[in-house]
Amino acid sequence: MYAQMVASQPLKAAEEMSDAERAFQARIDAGEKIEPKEWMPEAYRRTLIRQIGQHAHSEIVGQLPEGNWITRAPSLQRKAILLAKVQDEAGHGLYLYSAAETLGISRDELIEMLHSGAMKYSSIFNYPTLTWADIGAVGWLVDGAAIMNQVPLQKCSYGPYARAMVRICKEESFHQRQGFDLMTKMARGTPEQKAFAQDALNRFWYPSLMMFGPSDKDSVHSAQSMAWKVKINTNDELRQKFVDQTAPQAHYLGLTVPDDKLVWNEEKNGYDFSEPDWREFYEVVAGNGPCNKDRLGARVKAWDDGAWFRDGLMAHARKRAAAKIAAE
Ligand code: FAQ
Repeated sequence: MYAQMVASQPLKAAEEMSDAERAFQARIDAGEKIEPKEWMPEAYRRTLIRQIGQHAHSEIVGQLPEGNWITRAPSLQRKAILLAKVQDEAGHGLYLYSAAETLGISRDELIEMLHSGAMKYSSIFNYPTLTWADIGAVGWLVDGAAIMNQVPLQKCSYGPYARAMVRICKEESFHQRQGFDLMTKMARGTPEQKAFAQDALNRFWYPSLMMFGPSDKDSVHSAQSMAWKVKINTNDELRQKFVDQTAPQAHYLGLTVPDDKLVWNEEKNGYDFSEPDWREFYEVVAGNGPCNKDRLGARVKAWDDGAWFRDGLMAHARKRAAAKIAAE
């Protein structure tokens, strides 16, 4: 098992905590928000940097699979919708980098860690978008899974992260609906269009389930993150909620979820379903998915190509600052 920056530690019992740690945990338990300048355990700070940083990177890298279709959208209206959506994802990345910066790490450092592979982004964005129906599947399933995970994070213990989530969730909810609308058009279109929709569901179903992270028994960080309310639910709880919400939507579309074992279980009041192939998940997270090299290559190239512009902005900012000092 790999783990980045934060090694998993057994949870500390109250008597093993310092006075400051006990007081901190009491604030969390009482539902208080922790704000940037306040004392926090170093491991809490690093856990947040890890999670918010990965989340920010996911939003930024997540623009690539959809950006791939902007020039090929089938109508002006669909192009405008897709452009707006991809632009929203850039905005989410920027709020999240700002939230991470309040923890004492710079955006440049975070980006350097993404580019060097020291920090992760969501596994889902290492799968290709091969057809126009994939854009519907990304909105419906990927944004759907993202919201399922992010709505509870509006109540997380760290103020800047919780507040960033409020607007992000509103926008993701719109994204999910546009994806479902696109899938509806495809599923109710010609037999060929319906076949594209089914094929997109077949390819995106299990990667979407992987977005929630490994099963609870293999989740390294859940216990501590939940004690600190950096995470509100376990990975399996959210995965279950996602399946329960999404399977009826697939039926409504007249599409088949690619899982023979998907069946309603009256007793648990939820669906039974097959787990994703966890070996594939770990391969993708380790950098060996279908598009990892392309995705990271595109980000590094964009960063390098933008160097002249960043340099120009910095030179301008220095000039203005010097002029302001001279005028004082
Ligand atoms: N991909 O112990 P856990 C979006 C790693 S935003 C890659 O369970 P944790 C918007 C995990 O980092 C999507 N790596 O970890 C959009 C850890 O490794 P580490 C992103 C994964 O943190 C839509 C190791 O496995 N959302 O889609 C993944 O408690 C459409 C052990 O796992 C967020 O980031 C994965 N799927 O739980 C944009 C939400 N899962 O760090 C464009 C916030 C696990 O020790 C288009 N994040 N790993 O090296 C979270 O809620 C959590 O971080 C989890 C993972 C649930 C993702």
